[in-house]
Amino acid sequence: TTAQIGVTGLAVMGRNLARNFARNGYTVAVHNRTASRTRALVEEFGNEGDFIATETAKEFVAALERPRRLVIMVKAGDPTDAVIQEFAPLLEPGDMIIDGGNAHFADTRRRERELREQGIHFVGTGISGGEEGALNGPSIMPGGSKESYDSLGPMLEKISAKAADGAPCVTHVGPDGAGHFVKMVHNGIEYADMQLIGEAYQLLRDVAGYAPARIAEIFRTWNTGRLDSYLIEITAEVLSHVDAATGEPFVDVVADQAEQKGTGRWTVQIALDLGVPVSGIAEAVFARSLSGHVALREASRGLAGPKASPLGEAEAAAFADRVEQALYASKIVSYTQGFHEVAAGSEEYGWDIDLGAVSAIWRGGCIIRAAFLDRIRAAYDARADLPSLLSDETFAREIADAQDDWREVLVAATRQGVPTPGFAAALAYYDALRAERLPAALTQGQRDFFGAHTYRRTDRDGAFHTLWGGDRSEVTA
Ligand code: NBP
Repeated sequence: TTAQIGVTGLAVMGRNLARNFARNGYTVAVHNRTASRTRALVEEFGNEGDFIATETAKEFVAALERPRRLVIMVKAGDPTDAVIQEFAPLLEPGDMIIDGGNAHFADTRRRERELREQGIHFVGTGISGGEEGALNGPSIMPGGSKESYDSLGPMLEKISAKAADGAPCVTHVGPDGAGHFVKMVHNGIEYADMQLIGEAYQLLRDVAGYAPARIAEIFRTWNTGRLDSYLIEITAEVLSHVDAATGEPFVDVVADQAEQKGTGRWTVQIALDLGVPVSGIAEAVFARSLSGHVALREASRGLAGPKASPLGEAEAAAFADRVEQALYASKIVSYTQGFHEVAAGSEEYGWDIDLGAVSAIWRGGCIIRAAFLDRIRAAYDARADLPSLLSDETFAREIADAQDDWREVLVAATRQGVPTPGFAAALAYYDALRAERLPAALTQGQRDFFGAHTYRRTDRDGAFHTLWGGDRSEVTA
């Protein structure tokens, strides 16, 4: 027998993905650098479906039907290149290498180009949902050629998560690195979502004066409304968890230094290169970074802050409702920024990404899955060339309804000294976009003053320069 698909790299992700294929009726060839992992997989889960355990690269490739579909699930970076170099010489034109790791899209573009010369389809594929998703249905973001998707699509659709309406959470995102790019932005949005939730929690704790268990209840309630999402759901779980060793709320015994693996940082780095303002995502990345500066935080603990003035019971309840508004409005802004980055990447690299389809495949399986994504899809379905999510009537109206509360929450946060960089960045972005005039005009004046960088005028075409050091007359540049 031959396998319809092969998976090499059998750590948590690869093992679960292989099992997912097998459980869906595919014969799966499995391989890992260290063969004991391959044997362990087949011993433990061999009863779930048809696996072909292989030890050498040659055996692995020989076990695959043609054109071959070979999934790589190894550590991103050099290990991925090493594995490609090991397998590519054994493959033939028309074969497909699917990289399901968290590769940087620029690496994916390079690998795709190199392998294309050999006639091999390289399919950089974003996979979200962690180990649970890999086993039971992830959100899958494949890039690569259209031809490869014709062959792979049906299999990916089978193993993917399904949205509430039954649609598989996978689509051909676009050529070469498009899939990994979209996965990167997904993770950036995930960082922003988590930061905003963290700020909402801190406000409910420090301004409303609520204990974690009570805040968990509030998140549970929110999860039945428009904020309904996986991250809100697990937030309630984490907040209601009590540490067995101390009897304290779990959230109070965990060290408050957030770690990161780098995809959020990439989202911001690439946004800077593309000139896309993803301020909410950037604040989320910086907030994690700040939390890790233990010595700096220690040295700053004595700095002056405002006097604490917790709210009374009735005020606190009203404040909690406001926080929901602020969280929702800020979330709309993060997604606006994230989708702007996807649109900019698509434009820069000629990917022609369907933004509505991207929001649709994030509805299930992935970490940011949420009812909200249906709304985003509806917005892009109604108008594919939407300049921004904020230009969608429904979102604009919702923010209009939320804005008073949003501002009040930031007033309270500022007054009480609770850091809310995510909420604040989102509101600043919103206010900047709707502003009639921005101080950018003054910036241009300063630039022209010190560097003769020239400026454009509101009333006439052309580039101008003022002779600042002379008689201050204006000349055409
Ligand atoms: P790891 O990222 O921990 O990678 C371990 C695997 O890489 C093992 O199979 C290991 O083989 C193999 N490997 C390494 Br390391 N260097 C190799 C080399 N030079 N040649 C061949 N194989 C090599 O595994 P993971 O957590 O399952 O993640 C796999 C990929 O999926 C990563 O790119 C990750 O970023 C991505 N991802 C992870 C998640 C998640 O929730 N964990 C979610 C989405 C995507 P060995 O057994 O012989 O050491």
